[in-house]
Amino acid sequence: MPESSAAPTNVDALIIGAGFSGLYQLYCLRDRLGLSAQVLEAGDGVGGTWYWNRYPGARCDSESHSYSYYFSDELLEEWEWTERYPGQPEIMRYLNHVADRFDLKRDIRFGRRVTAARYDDAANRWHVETESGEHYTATWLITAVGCLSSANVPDIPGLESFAGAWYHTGQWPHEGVDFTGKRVGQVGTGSTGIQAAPVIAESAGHLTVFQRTANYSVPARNAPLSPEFKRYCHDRHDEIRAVIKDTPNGHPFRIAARKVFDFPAAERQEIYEKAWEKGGLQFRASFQDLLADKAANDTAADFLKGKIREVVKDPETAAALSDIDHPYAAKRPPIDTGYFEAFNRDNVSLVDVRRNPISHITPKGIVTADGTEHELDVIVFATGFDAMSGALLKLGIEGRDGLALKDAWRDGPKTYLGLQVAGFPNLFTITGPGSPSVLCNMPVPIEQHVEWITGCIAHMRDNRIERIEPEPESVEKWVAHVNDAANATLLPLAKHSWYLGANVPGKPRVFMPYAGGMKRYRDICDDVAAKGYEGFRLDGNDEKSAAVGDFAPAGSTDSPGI
Ligand code: N01
Repeated sequence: MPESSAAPTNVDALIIGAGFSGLYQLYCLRDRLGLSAQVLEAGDGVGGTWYWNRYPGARCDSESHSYSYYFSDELLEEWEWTERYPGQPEIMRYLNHVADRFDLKRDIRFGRRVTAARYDDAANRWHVETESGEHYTATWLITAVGCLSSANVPDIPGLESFAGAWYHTGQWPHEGVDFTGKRVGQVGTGSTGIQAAPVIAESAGHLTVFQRTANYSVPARNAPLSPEFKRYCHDRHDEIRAVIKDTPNGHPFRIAARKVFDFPAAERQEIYEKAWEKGGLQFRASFQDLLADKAANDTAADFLKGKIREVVKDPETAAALSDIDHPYAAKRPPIDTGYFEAFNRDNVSLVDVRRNPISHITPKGIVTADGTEHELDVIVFATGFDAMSGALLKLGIEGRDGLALKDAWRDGPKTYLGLQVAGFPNLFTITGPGSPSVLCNMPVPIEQHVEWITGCIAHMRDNRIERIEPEPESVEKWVAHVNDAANATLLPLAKHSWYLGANVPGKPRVFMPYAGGMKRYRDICDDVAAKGYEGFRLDGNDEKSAAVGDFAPAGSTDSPGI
């Protein structure tokens, strides 16, 4: 790390990122523990993922009453969402409200992109440097950088020659993009592309969707919230909190305690029809064995493929859209507002780039392997993220003895509980690889991690413990457990999934999120803490943790995430 001339800013704790995680972590460390804490944020405002993802149609797939902090009753009482799913602008208003209400912005340094973070063993301090050359030091370094924040722009030959404009959905211009009358090409049909396409189609002259992997989608059925539902949320937030903390995915609904083949085909069909009419991610919760039993999953997959063929009028387009190569919900299942219907418009067409791959880009547009040049004015890359590990690796983190995180994770991310990495003392990774994170309604795992980290730091302070880091053996056992949990499900059957890192060329194929369920994970973390931080090495007094035991294998009724 280059030496900067100005004196460093010294604090107890540095937090990187001012999204859902960073805001709550700042509040906990500063206002609950009384530590000096600062947040370094690359953007010019709070919001994290939502600050950057301003693409057309950007909206949360979690229902608004669960996509909230639950740590403060006052906050729950005073905030009122307007729609079933919150749109990006409303989430930004919410996070700004939280930041202002708890007076957080005075300890957030905006426009500070972290470029290096080095651990000084002798002084037991983290030294952190920003792009602008500022220098900070801290005892604890906490990453709150989000799981889906490192944009994946595909390396397509000729992109630099394109004469039109191109954008990645995760780095969307704040002033918006005017598509009126333009020929737009959208690459990618994940959750983002499925949200964006129908909105872009409304104003574009023509929209060409380049689809590599066909995808399932269930209608979101977004709508304004009724006064009755708003009242229910206010009156019953204790009950809602209890549900989101108790379910495997942190959603405000329970997974139905029934199995697919306990019902005759006609009854199953009725159950799916009702779930389709209700809309949203709850479709996945129709049966408890949908992600554990391939034959059970096939029934849901067939139902959803049938819906695509029913909605999309052109048989060739319908066939390409429903030619799906993975079990339902083995990739993160999207929900949509008029996605398949958009293909019935005269100004929307589909190019199947699995059969006919993109070969290169010219000044005029995208050329596919068959030699067709699709002439375009704008290209929208809805091509996702270098998920979970990408944003962490960009921070330039070096632990003890100069060990670079990118070297420690050469074969894929390895953590204990998704919270800490061996060789990186006092570094905590909120919703890091190996934690349930993206398989859940995100505020739930975020609050759990922030509270666990806060409890751990309080324990260290109260017991004069200077350093905490996992024993290498605990990391090994946890990584094996994360793999076992994934292998107990159908999730690894989706070969092109970002859960596996398969969307980024050259990225090691490792199943990154913990699929054993949020409730089970919370219990494991609580148990580890109750046993004196079992599996961690605690230095600075005489305390040394016991070695971690084995984690019981995930049972088939522990329905994994969505
Ligand atoms: O990204 P994705 P996303 N050539 O990786 C394709 C969350 N999210 O931004 O599947 C051609 O899912 C790629 O094809 P393939 C949510 O967790 C949340 O859509 O790799 N195509 C795929 O179709 C979600 O899962 C909300 O074969 C290429 C698409 O691009 C996560 O973010 C809303 C390609 C990328 O899909 C990521 O979703 C939106 C190439 N070179 C998203 N490279 C909420 O509601 C990639 N693709 C909270």
